[in-house]
Amino acid sequence: MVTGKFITLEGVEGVGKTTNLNFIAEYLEKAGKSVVITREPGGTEIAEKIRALLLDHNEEKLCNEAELLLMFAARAQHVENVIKPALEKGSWVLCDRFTDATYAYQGGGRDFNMNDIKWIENFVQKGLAPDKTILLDLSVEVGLQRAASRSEPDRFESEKQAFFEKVRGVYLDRAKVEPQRFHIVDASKTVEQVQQNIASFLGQLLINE
Ligand code: Z5A
Repeated sequence: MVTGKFITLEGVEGVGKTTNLNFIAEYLEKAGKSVVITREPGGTEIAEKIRALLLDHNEEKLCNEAELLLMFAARAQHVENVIKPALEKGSWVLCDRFTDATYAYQGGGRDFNMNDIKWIENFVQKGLAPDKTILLDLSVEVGLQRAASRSEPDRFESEKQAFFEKVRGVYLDRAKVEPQRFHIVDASKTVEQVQQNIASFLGQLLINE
């Protein structure tokens, strides 16, 4: 039986997911929750190996179909070995990206049919879905500028601006369709303002628990 809560953090490149992840975990821990921080693709030994296949620049081109299936292969390991057991123990799972990213990047960015993604989602997750999703929203231009100030671009970060515009569009569409699950945060604000917004959202979530 699932007793914990499953919270995901989403957004395009450079929106500040990593910056806010520990803040969220600390906020929930102070409220007495046991928190498991994890990420996708990745989160288990095998899923992290798949992550390297997905993000590294390989000499052999990774085809889009393989990319989609590898995302879900990593997710299957992650759901089975980390997310479900943690939720069953009553922990709150805080995950940096989950299946909304597949709809946004593979559905939006790579133009896969959303119904095909839905079919694989059902096959792998068997109904498991985030309770809440914090969507950090920012113009693609600013996000890419922020991200460029970090390390060498990986395989996804090397995509063009138009790719990320489609990704952002899908995220916003999904948030419109499921307003009860999504909380959109204006990530163009300062880190302090972003975290104030997230704190008041989490405060409300804890009150309504
Ligand atoms: N992917 C996919 O295609 N399909 C899927 O199903 C899944 C993933 C699950 C890896 O994800 C890639 O996998 C990802 C999508 C794909 N590729 N892309 N693009 P990832 O989450 O590991 O990679 P990422 O998007 O590059 O995330 P990141 O490295 O964690 O970046 P971030 O969290 O968005 O940003 P950050 O590192 O916290 O912040 C970026 C910079 O901005 C940094 O210098 C901060 O100090 C600064 N920052 C942060 N917030 C602010 C504010 N408020 N003001 C000013 N500056 C700020």
